[in-house]
Amino acid sequence: MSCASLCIVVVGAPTVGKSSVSIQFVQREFITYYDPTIMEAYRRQEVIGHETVMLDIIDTAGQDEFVNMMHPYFRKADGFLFVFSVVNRETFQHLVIIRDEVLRVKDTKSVPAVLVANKTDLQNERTVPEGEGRQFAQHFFRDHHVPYIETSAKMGTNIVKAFHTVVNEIKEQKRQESTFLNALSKGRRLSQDWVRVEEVEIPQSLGASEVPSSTKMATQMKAGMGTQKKKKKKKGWSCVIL
Ligand SMILES: Nc1nc2c(ncn2[C@@H]2O[C@H](COP(=O)(O)OP(=O)(O)OP(=O)(O)O)[C@@H](O)[C@H]2O)c(=O)[nH]1
Ligand SMILES: [Mg+2]
Repeated sequence: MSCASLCIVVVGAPTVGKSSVSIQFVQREFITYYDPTIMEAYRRQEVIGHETVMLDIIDTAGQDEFVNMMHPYFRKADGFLFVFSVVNRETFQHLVIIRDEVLRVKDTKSVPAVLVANKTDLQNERTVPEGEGRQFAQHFFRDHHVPYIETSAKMGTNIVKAFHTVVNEIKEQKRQESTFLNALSKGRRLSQDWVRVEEVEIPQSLGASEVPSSTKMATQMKAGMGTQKKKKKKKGWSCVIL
């Protein structure tokens, strides 16, 4: 049985429950004491769909002074859990800063991700309503929504679902990228510099710098030269190159 390895990075403001979510997923237990994290790494093998996947889970520090230390993990990450606490509105607002930092470090417009609304067992103290969380998830990346999942690390609610969902997001992105690269490689070569590719979906996650530079056409696309029509679609870009 093949076993792919994926790296999932858990980010969010201090005390939102990143460690509790990670430990609940890996060890199926809830830690009540609070011990600020610098960085912890966990591994867990999961069967998701028909595939066995080894997950490397990086539990990051919430405190700002450690954010630069996290950059190598951001770069390595296949997917992210963006966690906030439903009882602390500031942690919800802070996600915008963390999101932008992740995108800047990875030099991309979107990443496979799930928005995790944690501590939902504390309903009486709730300050971020579900509707607002869902609304934010709809536009989490400029033109691209992310799944929104309400969790309680304390009760174990939806923790497995959050990790499985991000794995599915990663797989979906990989599928889109391989479709794009296949179409590129099958494109009809018109001259030394141009290939003809009909209606290729360019996954949003493929930033300009990630389009394979070995392909002349891709080089020209990057430079914005040549005859090409680029139109926005609901998901990613559709590109007709003639
Ligand atoms: N009631 C409740 N408490 C939670 C939940 N998740 C975490 N906590 C508590 O919130 C506190 C902070 O949890 P942590 O998991 O340490 O938070 P963190 O995001 O890892 O914090 P940093 O490592 O400092 O960034 C702890 O006391 C946890 O027990 C939850 O779902 N419900
Ligand atoms: Mg922690």
